[in-house]
Amino acid sequence: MTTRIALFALIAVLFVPSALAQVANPRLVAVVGTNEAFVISLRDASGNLVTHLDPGTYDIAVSDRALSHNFHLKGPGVDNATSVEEQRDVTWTVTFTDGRFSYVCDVHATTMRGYFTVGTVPRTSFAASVGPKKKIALSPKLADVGPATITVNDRSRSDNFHLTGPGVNRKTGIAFRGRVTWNVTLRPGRYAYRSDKSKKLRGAFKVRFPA
Ligand SMILES: [Cu+2]
Repeated sequence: MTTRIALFALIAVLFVPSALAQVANPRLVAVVGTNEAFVISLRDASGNLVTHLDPGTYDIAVSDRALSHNFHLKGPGVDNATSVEEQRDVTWTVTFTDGRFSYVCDVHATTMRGYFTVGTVPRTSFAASVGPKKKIALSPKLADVGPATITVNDRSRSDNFHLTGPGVNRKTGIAFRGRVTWNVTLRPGRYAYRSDKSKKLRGAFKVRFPA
C-alpha cells in the first residue's frame, strides 16, 4: 500500500511540472477585407507586419471580414484558406518550418498579397560582370525572394555595374576595376542592371512572389 502511494506521488511529481511547462503558442493576427476593402495583412502580437518568423507552431487568429475576399496561407507543408463567400473568425494552429510563405486573397491574388520567410532560406548567388569590352552580364535571370549574394566582376575602366530594383541600389565606380560582393534582400519584382556610361549595356532579372 505504501509502495503504491509512493509510486502515485512519484508519477504526480513527474507529470505535473511538464503540464505546467506547456506554454501558449505565439499568436499572429490575419485580417482580410475590412469593410469589403481590398486589404490583407498578417501581423505579430506587437502589430508589426510579419516579414520573418522563427520556425515553430503558431496560433493564427484569422478574421475574414468580407463576402468577396478570403485569406489563403501557403508554403512548405502549409495550405489553409477561408472561403470567399462567407465572413468568419477562426483560429488556425500552424507549424512553420524553414522556407518562403505567402498569403493571398484567391480572387485578387496579384494585388491582395503578402509574404514572409521562416528560419533559414537558401541564399541566391548571382554572378555579374561588366567589360573588358562593351559587355555586361548577370545570371541567373530568375530568383526567389530573400537573401542573395551578388558577385560583380568589373573589368572595365570606362563602364560600371549598376543594379537597381525593389530595396536595392548598388553600383561600382566607372573607373574602378575589381571584384565586389553585395549581400542584398530581394523582393518580388523586376531588377535592372546597366552601365551608367553606355546606354546599350543593360539587362534585367525577375524575383518571383513565393508560389
Ligand atoms: Cu479579394
